[in-house]
Amino acid sequence: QLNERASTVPTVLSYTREDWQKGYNSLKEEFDYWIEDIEGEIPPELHGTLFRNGPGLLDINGQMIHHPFDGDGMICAITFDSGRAHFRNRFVRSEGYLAEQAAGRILYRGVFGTQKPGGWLANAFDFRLKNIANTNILYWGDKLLALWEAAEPHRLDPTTLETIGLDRLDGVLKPGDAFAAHPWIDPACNQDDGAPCLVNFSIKPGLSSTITLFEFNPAGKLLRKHAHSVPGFAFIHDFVITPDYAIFFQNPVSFNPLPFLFGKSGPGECITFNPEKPTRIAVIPRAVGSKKDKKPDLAFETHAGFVFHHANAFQDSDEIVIDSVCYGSLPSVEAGADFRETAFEKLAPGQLWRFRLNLTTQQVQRELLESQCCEFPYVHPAKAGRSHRYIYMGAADVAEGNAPLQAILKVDVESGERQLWSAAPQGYVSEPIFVPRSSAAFKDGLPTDTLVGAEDDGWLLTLVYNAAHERSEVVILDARNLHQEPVARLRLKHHVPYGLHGSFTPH
Ligand code: 3ON
Ligand code: FE
Repeated sequence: QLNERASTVPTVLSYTREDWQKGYNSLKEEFDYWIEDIEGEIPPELHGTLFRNGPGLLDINGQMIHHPFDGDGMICAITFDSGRAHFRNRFVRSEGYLAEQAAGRILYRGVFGTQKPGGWLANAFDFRLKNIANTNILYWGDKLLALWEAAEPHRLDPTTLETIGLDRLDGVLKPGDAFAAHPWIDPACNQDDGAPCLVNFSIKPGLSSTITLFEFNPAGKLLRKHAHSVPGFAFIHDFVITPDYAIFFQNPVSFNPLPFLFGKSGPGECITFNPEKPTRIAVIPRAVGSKKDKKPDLAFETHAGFVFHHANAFQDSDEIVIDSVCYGSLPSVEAGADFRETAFEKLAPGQLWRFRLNLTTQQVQRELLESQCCEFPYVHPAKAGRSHRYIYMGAADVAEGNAPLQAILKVDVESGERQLWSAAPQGYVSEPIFVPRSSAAFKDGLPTDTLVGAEDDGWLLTLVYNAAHERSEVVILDARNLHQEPVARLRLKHHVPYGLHGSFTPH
């Protein structure tokens, strides 16, 4: 199957396009079963549910959607209980999902270029957003919430995954308000006497854009909310926190809405990357102080680049350190192109960079930590906003160039040591979620800021699409040593399309 050769990368490919494409077939069925086909042993101490979200439908009754990010959100819940594991998947019954399934055809335009049939005339001036709830899933304040950054969360039943409906967070959001898909749990908030809190944002793009920061207590009650303006159009998918700040990378992009207005493309396709302009970094104090002791927002500039995902941030004396997956340019969505034909070799790979923002000199220094193509960085939950030693990511199998994620990469940012576990040639990984081994790492179901054991003492949970069997498996790796065989492989009865993000809720 190693039959293709990229012109720019002097290696034999570790995958075939045909294999990779099959991971983007829709999964239309909904399942509910105990997983029986298990290789290895599920650690009996692993107790809790791995929730995952991602596009489950890549077509609506045979009509292809234009980009995976436009696919209807489907939740998977894998519950680990005393060495056994249960699988369940269910679509979020969003208004758009229900309407399109009833109609048997595409009724909404998608942000990333999906159009209603009938050409541009049928699409022009239709600005309705279909809230597809497909990006992340989180249990907080006794609610299971499916997130999509351009609209409100959907609340689901944590046991059955049935959709309860749109959730405006007890009145914090107004109808149509956005709520990002990248919340952080601060394990010990210094404004709340060390209690954990949830930090998230929303973005309202425009000629100048508004970033609103939200912080919630463990019961889901709003603690703090404040809005900040940044100059120009902003498309911000993820952010990072430290105990004192929330930090946003405003990548240098511009937005020309005309093709969207006139029915030719989705708003996400109207964004162009400006390599000659700098990336602007907004550093916003999290505290709401009185006017006189309130710290001002800070702004930094660095080289052009495009960051979707950050690994983490922390303060190091007078510097803020941020580790992020950065692309040399925005991987643009082309109208008319089929995402299944992605020419990986032609796109810039995501690479792990460290940015140091000097609060005294206002200078930014950056350093490449890891050049291998990577995405979906993750750190120990106790380390959110605190200095971390290990970063776990999905990665390409090969050291150079851009390729599908087939491996899990662990980077030790202190020693520079790295470990790679690869599922190539026929396995395709997803975001690795780190779960600490000791149940003492959690209190009342939430992470604490104290490490119990070493920072890598725990498991990495990842869903792997196995193209040889056209099925997916839940792979459990021992995070201390990725060179070992997986602790367990839980073979599912079906495939799960490549997903986006998830979280682990201990029981
Ligand atoms: O004008 C605005 C433009 C815009 C793009 C209006 C807007 C707020 C509606 C908007 C919407 C943005 C949305 C809905 C973004 C959604 C993003 C999403 C669903 C996923 C992003 C994923 C990012 C990455 C890097 C995924 C990587 C995947 C792989 C490596 C392969 O599995
Ligand atoms: Fe994301």
